[in-house]
Amino acid sequence: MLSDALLTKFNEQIGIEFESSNLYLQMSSWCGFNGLDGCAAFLREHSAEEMDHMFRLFDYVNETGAKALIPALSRPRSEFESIRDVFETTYKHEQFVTGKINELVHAAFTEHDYSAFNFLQWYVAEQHEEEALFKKVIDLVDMVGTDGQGLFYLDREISKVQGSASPSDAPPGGGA
Ligand code: OFO
Repeated sequence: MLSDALLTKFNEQIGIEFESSNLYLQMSSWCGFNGLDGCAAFLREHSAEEMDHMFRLFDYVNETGAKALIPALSRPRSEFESIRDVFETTYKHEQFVTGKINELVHAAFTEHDYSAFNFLQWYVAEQHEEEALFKKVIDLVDMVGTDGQGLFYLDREISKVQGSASPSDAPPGGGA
């Protein structure tokens, strides 16, 4: 059973995962609009991963006998200066999400809710992977460059970058 305070935080995190998914889907559209189909595919796949993150939380909340609530969502940013701006934004966004996950883990631990604490370890590992993934993509942007043919090669290389090595073998819902 989740306390009211933890339930509120879990529902907030459900909203954050939704917003992450929407942000990456919007970025995918920006990339497609600008002829960067490889980046568009990469971000679309990542958008789907964020929905998986949302569903894991949604299922966990419902399994505890509480009710998951979908909050109002803010409209994602839709204009970017460049492809580097897109990936810098993803990197900063993931750092923000890591902070929110850490707050949630801290609240679960403080309340001695070890079921929630255990369940959230998947997100701790996932955030580490995601920050590393987007840092790697920014490094790729800087290495290949975006001038002339660079942008063409960059788009091709990013389409080959695998999604984060998600700890996806962990069962959804009730934790490891
Ligand atoms: Fe990309 O972060 Fe979800 O959890």
